[in-house]
Amino acid sequence: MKIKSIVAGLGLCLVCHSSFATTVGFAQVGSESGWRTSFSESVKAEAKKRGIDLKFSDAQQKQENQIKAVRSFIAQGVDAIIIAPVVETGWTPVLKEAKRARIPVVIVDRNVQVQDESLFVTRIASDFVEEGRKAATWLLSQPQAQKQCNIIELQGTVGATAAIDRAKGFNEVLAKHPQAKIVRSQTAEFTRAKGKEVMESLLKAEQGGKDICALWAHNDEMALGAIQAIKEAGLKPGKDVLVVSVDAVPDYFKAMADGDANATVELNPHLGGPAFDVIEAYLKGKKDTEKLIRTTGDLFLQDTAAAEYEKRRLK
Ligand code: GZL
Repeated sequence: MKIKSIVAGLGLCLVCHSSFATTVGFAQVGSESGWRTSFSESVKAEAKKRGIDLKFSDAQQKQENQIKAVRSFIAQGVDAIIIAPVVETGWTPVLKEAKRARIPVVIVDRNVQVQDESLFVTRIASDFVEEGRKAATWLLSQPQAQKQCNIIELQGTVGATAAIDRAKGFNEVLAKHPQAKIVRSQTAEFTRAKGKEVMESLLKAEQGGKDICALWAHNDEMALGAIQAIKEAGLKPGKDVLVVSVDAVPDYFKAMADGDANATVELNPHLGGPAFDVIEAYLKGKKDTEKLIRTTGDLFLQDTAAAEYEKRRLK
């Protein structure tokens, strides 16, 4: 806390820890996917390991709740704020309030659209465009995608960087393969339930899906829901309809091991460590952190899925 750190800094604090505890507010999107839950748990564990007092807020995927949480962190006088923005726009006012309060802000995962980059210290995130490219490159290398390949796309949350950029990367590669095209595309908000519901309606709109070559889902959660819909339509996911996605959550590895899905691009959920490194350095005086710190992820296929599932399901 601000007062505590000044008192501690003067060596007058009698009740603080030997080195004063940093208090960090974390405005998380929600718990809409297995990946998001792993991300939250990883940040909480890292804070505990470092003796950081973490104030955690789950916004249930609503930006107004995130903005309320950030204002509350400012009012509490936290030492730093981490924001995982649900959508890109609408952040400038509250980021200006944090700057006026001299509270550093670190953006993690999705991005914020602001004119003034001094409103945040850095952004730590994967390259979502590259994730889309990797997904499309794998799909279009498959034998059954060499002839006409009609694709259904389940998009993530409207306005979220992950949805915007994954679509951008996938379409960039698709443009080089005229035999393949996205015939239906709709948001399923990154959730499993919506993934099933939307896929059911899109398959119906496509005469039951008999001419559908593949499903491209912006995250595993939606793909897992869609796999149920593909089965209920009497088709074999992973065979009649190839399934490619992003996140690499344990349940998706199980689906690949069962032959119901084909590929996923890993998204690193361990963003807490890098975020706390930036914050601790900033509070010690480092003011020139690069504006973008990238995390990376590999493509995973059925051949390693069973082993990967065993490794990850117990975590
Ligand atoms: C992308 C992240 C996405 C995940 C989804 O980095 O924002 O949000 O891919 C989550 O699982 O809902």
